[in-house]
Amino acid sequence: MHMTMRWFGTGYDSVTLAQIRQVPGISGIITTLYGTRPGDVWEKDAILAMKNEVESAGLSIAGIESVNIHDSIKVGSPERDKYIDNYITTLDRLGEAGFRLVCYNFMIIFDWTRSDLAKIRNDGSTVMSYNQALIDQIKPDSMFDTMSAKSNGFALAGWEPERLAHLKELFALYEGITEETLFVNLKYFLERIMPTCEKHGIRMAIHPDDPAWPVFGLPRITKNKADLQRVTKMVDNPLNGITLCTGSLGTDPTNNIPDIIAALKGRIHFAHVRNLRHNAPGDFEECAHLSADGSLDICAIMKALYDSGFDGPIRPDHGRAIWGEVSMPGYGLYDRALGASYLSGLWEAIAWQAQE
Ligand SMILES: [Mn+2]
Repeated sequence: MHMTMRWFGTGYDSVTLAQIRQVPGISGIITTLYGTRPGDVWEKDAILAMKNEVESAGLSIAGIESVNIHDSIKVGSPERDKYIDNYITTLDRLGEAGFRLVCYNFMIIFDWTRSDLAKIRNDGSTVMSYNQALIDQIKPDSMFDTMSAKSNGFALAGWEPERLAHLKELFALYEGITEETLFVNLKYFLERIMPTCEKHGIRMAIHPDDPAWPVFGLPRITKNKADLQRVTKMVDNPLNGITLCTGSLGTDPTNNIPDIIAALKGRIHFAHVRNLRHNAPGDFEECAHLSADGSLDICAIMKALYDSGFDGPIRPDHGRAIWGEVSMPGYGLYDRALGASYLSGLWEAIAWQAQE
C-alpha cells in the first residue's frame, strides 16, 4: 500500500505539493493533465513537465486520475475508433514516461453528483451531500449551475463547462443507450487498449458510479459487486481492474465493501477510502474518515484490503471543509491530511497484528 493524496495541479488546486509532502506517510500524489479534454491526445512535453514538477517537489506521481473517455466511446458511435486511437497514444506516452496506473470512469453525461457541496454540520464543518428528493426537483440542464454555485470558484473534476454546455445534444446522443450497450461498448474499448497496457504494464482502474444508482434516468454499470465482476471478467486480463471507491460504492447501503474487496482480489489497482453517513434511503452526506463519524466500518475495509494483498496506491477521498479552509469542495488539505494519517494508522496496526 502506498498512501497518496490527489493533487489538481498548480493553478487548479489550493493545496501545494510542499504542503502534501509534510503529511506523514505520503509518498506520492495522484494527478492528471488538467486543461485536457476527453478525447485529446496528451502532449509528451506536457506529461514530462507534470512529472518533473511533482518530482522536483520531492514526491512522485503514483497514478493518473483520470484519463477521461470521449462520449463517442461510451455511445459506440462510428468516430469512436479515432478517439480510442487517441486514448492509446496517450497511454503509450504515459507508459513511456513511466506511469503504471490509470483511473477512468464510464459514467455518462454527469460524473459524480451532489445536491449540496457545502452542507453545514453541527460542528460547523461543511460537507458535500446528496438527497435524491432534491435531485429529482432539479432539471438536468440546471445541474451544472447547482454544482458550480458552491464550488468556491474552483473547476470541478468531471464537470467540464464546455461539454455540459451542450446538454441537449448529450441527452440526444445517449438516447436509447442501455446498461447492456454500455457494457458492450466498455468491452470494445478495453479490448482495444489492452495490448498497449500490456506493453507498458499499465493497470486500468475503472472508478465506480457515484452515487451507485442511475441519476436522471441514465444507465450506470459500475454500481455494485455484480457489475464490477462483470467488467473484470468480460476482459479477463489482470491489467483490467477497478478503483475501489468506498464513498461511491458505499452510497448504496446494500453494498458490502469488505465482501466486494474479497471478490475483486487481485483486480483492485487503486483505492479511494473515505466514510459517509446514511441519513435515509437516497439521502447521504460525507463526513470525517473515522468509522465512528459515519456509516462505514473503515477498519474492516482496510483489513479487507490488507488481507487481499492490495499493493496499489490508496488516497483519502473527499474531506470536510474545516478550520476555515477555502478549497475545491472535498479537496482541502486539513481533513484529507487527517484522513491519510488515520488510514495509515489503521494499516500500521493491521500489519502489526498480522505479524504477531
Ligand atoms: Mn472516488
